Amino acid sequence: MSNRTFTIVKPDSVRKGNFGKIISRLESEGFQILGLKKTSLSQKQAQGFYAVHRERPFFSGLVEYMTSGPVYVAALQRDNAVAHLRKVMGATDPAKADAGTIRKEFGESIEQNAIHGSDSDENAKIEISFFFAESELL
Ligand code: 3AN
Repeated sequence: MSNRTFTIVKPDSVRKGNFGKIISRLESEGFQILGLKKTSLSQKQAQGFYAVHRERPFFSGLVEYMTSGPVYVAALQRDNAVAHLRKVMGATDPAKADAGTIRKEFGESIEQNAIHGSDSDENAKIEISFFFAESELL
């Protein structure tokens, strides 16, 4: 089990000024921020990042949304990082997310759901290396 995971504070959160609240919540959950940057995903990056979903009916909308404004990407560390972030994020659909989760509090819809979190150690590694060189993780 790896101690790293990867998150994106999505465009709806940045637009609404919720970045600080979300990052503060992650720190209070014991995550250390190894790397953090503000960026705008290109069409190509968004398509590549969500390539597993390319056959799904929501794919083009998802890419359009993820490129609709700046995001923050971050590499996070704590024990049991992947599972703990998934728990703190809550279900994909904010309406179904448990009370107290980030998506329940800040998500707007199943698409505009505030935050991304890696779903496995393997994907965490791939997603971190999508945005950060190892030398940028401190
Ligand atoms: P999660 O982000 O909870 O791991 P995934 O990997 O199934 O969920 O979906 C990736 C992203 O695709 C979600 N965060 C959400 O923005 C979008 N998405 C998932 N399911 C739907 C859906 N049924 N309609 C619209 N967007 C969706």
